[in-house]
Amino acid sequence: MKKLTIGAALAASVLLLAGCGESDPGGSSSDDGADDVTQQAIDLMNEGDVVSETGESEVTVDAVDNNFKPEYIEIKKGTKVNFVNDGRNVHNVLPVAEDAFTEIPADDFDPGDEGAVTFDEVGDFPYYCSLHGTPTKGMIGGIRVVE
Ligand SMILES: [Cu+2]
Repeated sequence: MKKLTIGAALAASVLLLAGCGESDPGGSSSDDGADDVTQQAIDLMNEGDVVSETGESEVTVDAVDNNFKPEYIEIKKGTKVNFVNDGRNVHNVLPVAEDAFTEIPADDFDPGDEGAVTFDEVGDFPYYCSLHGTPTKGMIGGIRVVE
């Protein structure tokens, strides 16, 4: 009897948690970890200098050795961002939240190479170069997409 009661209570709490839509009750802890890292990266963007480029339909972010310039930009939905490797090193562009946008792998991003990503959804899209940084340190950047 007691076990049944506990089971029912657990089920009820899971339902409650599911109802709030944010967390992932009973889900894998790695998912929660990834969300935390994404939030940390977005916090860094909020504290940083976000350059407004909302007047442009196409903008450029330079990857130099070893950071992104400008580090943080704000663009309008539908804007094409050209990532240009303007350095002497190989870099890459990886979204912090997996599959948030199409990554630019190191193989396609030698010095002089260019990779374009069009951002069609509103939101904050932090990214980093895994060769010279982590999601929250070193060679990092972010795209804020607004309506
Ligand atoms: Cu790099």
